[in-house]
Amino acid sequence: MKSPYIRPGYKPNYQKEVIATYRLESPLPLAEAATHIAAESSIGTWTKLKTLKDKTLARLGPKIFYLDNKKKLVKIAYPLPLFELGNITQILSALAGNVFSMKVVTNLRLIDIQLPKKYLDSFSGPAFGIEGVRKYLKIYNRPIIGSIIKPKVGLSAKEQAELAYDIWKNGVDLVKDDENLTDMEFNKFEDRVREVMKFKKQVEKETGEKKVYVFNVTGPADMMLRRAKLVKKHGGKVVMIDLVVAGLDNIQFLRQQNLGLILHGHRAGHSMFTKNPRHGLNMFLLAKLARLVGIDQLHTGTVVGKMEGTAKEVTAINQEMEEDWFGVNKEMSDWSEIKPVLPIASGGLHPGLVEKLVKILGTDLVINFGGGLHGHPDGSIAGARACRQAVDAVMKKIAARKYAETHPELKRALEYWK
Ligand code: CAP
Ligand code: MG
Repeated sequence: MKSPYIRPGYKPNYQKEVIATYRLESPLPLAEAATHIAAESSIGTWTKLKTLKDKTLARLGPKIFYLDNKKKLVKIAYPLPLFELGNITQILSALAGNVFSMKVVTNLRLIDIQLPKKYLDSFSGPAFGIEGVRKYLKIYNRPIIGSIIKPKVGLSAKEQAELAYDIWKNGVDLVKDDENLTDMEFNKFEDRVREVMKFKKQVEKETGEKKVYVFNVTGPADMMLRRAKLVKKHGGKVVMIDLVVAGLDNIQFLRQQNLGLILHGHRAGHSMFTKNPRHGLNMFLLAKLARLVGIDQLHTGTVVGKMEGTAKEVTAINQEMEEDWFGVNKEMSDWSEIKPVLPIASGGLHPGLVEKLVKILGTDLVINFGGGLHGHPDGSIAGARACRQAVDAVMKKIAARKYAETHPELKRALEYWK
């Protein structure tokens, strides 16, 4: 097959083209399979078209400029007019759409999308980002200590709020709903907001510290907006969206409302398409897109906890979230205004893992403890203290074991979770 798209040696224009990198497995020769991908994701289809004019091909034709047969890597440059500015769903329909379903593809992994500044500028990015979140909490030089209320669901609104108070009071900064807790018959969303906000005011007065509660507003857009407005009305500051199931467009929608709320991104479900390294889309790219549409803080992995994610993967994601610009490619001359995102380490963490975690991921993050706090043998108050002590020890550069000699809650936790 003569491919109109294969252009070895072509130098892409990073300001005028979108560059997609795929790893492609196919029974066909790589160039031929890549041609199918390039066509299906842009102006073509499975056969030659009488309707495709030369001038359209010249203006909108994608260019396969890089093929690595050994690594099965393909890079395609797509002219920017193929994409609607400010429409996250449209670019995904093109680059992460039909191409995954084609019979000529055995496996296909979308590794990265590099976006020109003009495209980036058509999105708002985070309203707060790292700086904004830290400024709100007035915590500048240590990890933010978070906790997910456990059990995930099952407590009443009042029990949830009382538990939040207990752990805020004992060293936790951020308390959050779990991903499957929304508006339940035994814990109504509105009741939870009212109860929690009462306790939040009280604990802030007592401790003189700023605290946040992350309300899970996940749901259809109208429901989500109603709930976010309710949180705002009651003086709340952070709302959580399960961004895979809700869709990135819903994050974008909520961000566009400019409610002055911090958006917390939970990624439940991402492994449906990120886990198999040979197929789907990786977490790195999902995180980039979440940043683009306006997430302020995002679950990115722990390396040492219960969820998937190697040190290499998670550090690459966190770096990408924290960097001052959003172009990945050094050849991009323009920097975008899109703010950096605060990474969240969560999943299977307990005080005994904090040292290791910080060694790998640093201190510019939220460290979330669910079971590793509420599962403390002496209960949640002791658990909160132990988590705080573990973070304090790291910040004071004292080994956790040593610090535990004078901190009984930490000692119990270290003995319990060996
Ligand atoms: C953690 C958690 C979070 C995961 C999500 C849970 O609880 O609440 O949802 O961290 O994973 O339900 O598992 P534990 P990730 O602390 O009890 O494990 O952050 O990797 O997206
Ligand atoms: Mg959870």
